[in-house]
Amino acid sequence: MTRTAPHVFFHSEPDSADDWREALAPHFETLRFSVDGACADPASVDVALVWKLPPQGLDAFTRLRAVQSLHAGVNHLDMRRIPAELPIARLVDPSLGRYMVEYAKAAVYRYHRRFHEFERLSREGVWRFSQPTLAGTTSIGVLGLGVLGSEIASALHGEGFEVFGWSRAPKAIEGIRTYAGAQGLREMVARSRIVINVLPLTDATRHVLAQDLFDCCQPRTFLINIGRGDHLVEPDLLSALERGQIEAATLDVAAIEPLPPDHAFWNHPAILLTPHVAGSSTPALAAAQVAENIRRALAGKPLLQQIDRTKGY
Ligand code: NDP
Ligand code: OXD
Repeated sequence: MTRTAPHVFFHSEPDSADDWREALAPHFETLRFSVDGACADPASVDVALVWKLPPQGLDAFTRLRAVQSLHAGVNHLDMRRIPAELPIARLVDPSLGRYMVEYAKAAVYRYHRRFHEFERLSREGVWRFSQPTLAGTTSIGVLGLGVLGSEIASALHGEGFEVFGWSRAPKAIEGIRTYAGAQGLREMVARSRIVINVLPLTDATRHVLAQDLFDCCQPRTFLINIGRGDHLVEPDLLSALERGQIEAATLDVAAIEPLPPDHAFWNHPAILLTPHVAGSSTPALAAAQVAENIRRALAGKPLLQQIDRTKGY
């Protein structure tokens, strides 16, 4: 419990203000919690809790000390409209990694145990035995070895898969062969039967999943995208599927969400779509991080999960 009375401003379409107000309340003796237009005194706001910035920007919040994203990715935030000296934090609650790991395992096993094929055969009325193979025969390359990517890579390694990982700076993770740099990425995907993307979206990672990378993949690679839709050049995936370079894809994210009704991914026999559900933060669990960041912002201390604005993540 703290004796200060911080003032937070909440603006997010996908998140519930009521859930966040309720989750944060136990962490403070008193907390001023203003939502969108109902903020009568913007000059007293300490911390903005947002998904995207409000349309009017942050100018009215003259005492603002921090911006707290309500999501793990910060690509929705227009950094140009956030003063350079304001710290920005992203949200990573304990349930998020668990959900992402569950999703990655489900998608990996669907391909490793060929459920995607049995789904089709069962609809065609075909009963055809095929010999399963042990996990160690399937290699998996994970793009992004941050909080979530490293948890996914380690969990898949724990299942017995051969796991590789790629990050910006070289990394050491037990049991995972790691790569860095553009050439490292090409080498990694060439060794991976399943490629999982869990990168943040930045200028450097936009369109990383494109034809030139698919050309380095093994024939009949499986792609799982749980990063952001704009990591993928969507027409390139369609042609890689056509050519058999990619056998099938599981896409949790799309360049435009919700996916437009006339999009070619709908009903594509080799694409499984899920509506951005791989991971999700739970206010009740995430409130501790946000409450701590409110306290840190008031004290002028570095935030938990503070992003590096020069890197964009
Ligand atoms: P982190 O910031 O902890 O990690 C990012 C990783 O990506 C780091 O390993 C980093 O390398 C690497 N990376 C960044 N830029 C590059 C680059 N140019 N080249 C190579 N590697 C790079 O992020 P998280 O793991 O917490 O989250 C990753 C993303 O997952 C989020 O930004 C979000 O987009 C997505 N996400 C999706 C969800 C969903 O439901 N689909 C839910 C939650 C998150 P280094 O280690 O060297 O810094
Ligand atoms: C995300 C999230 O960044 O749900 O996708 O946190």
